[in-house]
Amino acid sequence: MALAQRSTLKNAAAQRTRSAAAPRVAFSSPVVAQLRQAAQTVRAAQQPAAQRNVKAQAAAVEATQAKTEVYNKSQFELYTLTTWLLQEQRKGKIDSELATVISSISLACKQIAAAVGRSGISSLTGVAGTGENVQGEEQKKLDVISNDIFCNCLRMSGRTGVIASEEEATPVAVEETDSGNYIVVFDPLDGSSNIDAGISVGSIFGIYEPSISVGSIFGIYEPSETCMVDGDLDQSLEACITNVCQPGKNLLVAGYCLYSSCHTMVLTIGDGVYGFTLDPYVGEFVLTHNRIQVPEVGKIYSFNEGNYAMWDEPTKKYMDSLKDPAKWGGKPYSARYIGSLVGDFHRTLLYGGIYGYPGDAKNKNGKLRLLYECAPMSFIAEQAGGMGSTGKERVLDIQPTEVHQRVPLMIGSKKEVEYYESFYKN
Ligand code: FBP
Repeated sequence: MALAQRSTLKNAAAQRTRSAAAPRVAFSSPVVAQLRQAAQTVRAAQQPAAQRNVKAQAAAVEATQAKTEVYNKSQFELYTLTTWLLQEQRKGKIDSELATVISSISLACKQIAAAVGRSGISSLTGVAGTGENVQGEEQKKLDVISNDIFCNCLRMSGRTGVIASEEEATPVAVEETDSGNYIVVFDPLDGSSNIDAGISVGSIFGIYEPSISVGSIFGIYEPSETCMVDGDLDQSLEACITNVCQPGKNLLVAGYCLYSSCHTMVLTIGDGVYGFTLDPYVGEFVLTHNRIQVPEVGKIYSFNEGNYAMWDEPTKKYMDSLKDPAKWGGKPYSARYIGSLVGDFHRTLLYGGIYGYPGDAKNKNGKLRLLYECAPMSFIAEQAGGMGSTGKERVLDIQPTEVHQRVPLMIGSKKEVEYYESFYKN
């Protein structure tokens, strides 16, 4: 009998003895699963807390993205912002005019992303030389450019009635529109103090329905740059201001665009929060984050602690408590502060935690503007399961009295904002 045959028979015999000896355990059996689970638990326990934390954050983002994969069936089937808007229209969630306004804003963000990306090359850094804006801040070149881009895109959409910008002293009434009178408030370039250093910046926007008919504005004046009227200036400007000064709870749409290592637009139309990343190859915002949910807790705080000495006692006590390891099982909160609201908020939305800009001895109401910074961001936070508070009240309930009014802002994970508020309740 050939050698090969003999050795196969030998192996078979040996195999039979082995399996006769060992209990037969199928690899998919519950026992193996338990063993695997036990091994994973042991390994997990050995992992330092930070590693577990990073894993948890990555898992949170992956979960959001996993939900998105269902949309992008094949690599050439791009689920873009336009596709998503069409779908939301089909569902009756928004009308075509509002979709047009959102598309015009996404066009503005693409242009600003390009300008920001080339700012160093096309000498778009530095101050504009146009002096200070209504906030008393020296305008940067890109502040002015971004503002022009936003105004042009909104005007061209033919769907906006009044627009209010951080860079404009008064609301701007857009030429008599053929239809759709949406009110758009925006900060064309947020965090501009970071722009020359190439650090993340962003644009923030909110869309309202007119609270009084825009027609009543137009009935009385020639369309022009600002609310110039041939009749009573105050009345028309007042009408503009009334239209933009609406409480955040009236918002129909809110969003921001982050200009950073990748450019991401995050948006809500009042039914969850979605993230779209700009694909530089096709120049389209592609859905990458489906129904973002901010984690309920997050041990990351984002405050400019340089103002600590000027904060009031409750805020100081709150900040001290975050840094007390004994209070948090030996590991205090981590500090992260980019100094641009859009960047700090975006991280907070995905990883959890809290971004805060409290009032202080110098600025009683803090630094951030209610209309085009705090309200849109609070609407997004609430739509993602988080909170937006002044520390004492819900930001979305505040009735604005001025276009550039400032309010303190605490925003992010529900439990973290509630914890801050608790220091004002004691
Ligand atoms: P603008 O750049 O639009 O004026 O926004 C204000 C802002 O830059 C926020 O983006 C940022 O969170 C905050 O001010 C930073 O303020 P500070 O330098 O006082 O920490």
